[in-house]
Amino acid sequence: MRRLLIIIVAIAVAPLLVLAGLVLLHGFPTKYMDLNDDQFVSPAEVIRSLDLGHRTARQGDTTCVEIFQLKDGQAIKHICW
Ligand SMILES: [Ca+2]
Repeated sequence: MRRLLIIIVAIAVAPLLVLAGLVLLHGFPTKYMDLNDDQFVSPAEVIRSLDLGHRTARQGDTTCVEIFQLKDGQAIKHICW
């Protein structure tokens, strides 16, 4: 019975560990994952970040970070200071 419980827990936790590994390997900063600016990074935003990249962009005298989709390079958000 104990062995079965361990197997069930391992099956339940394995996808979360794989997802966490993918997110860590991808290296997209968590500070840019909050796409809707609600001050909370949802699990959906973490998953979506796997298809996102970031690059520095200038808008006039302002330095911004452009968040773009890896699949086509299209910008989806600008974060400026
Ligand atoms: Ca959010």
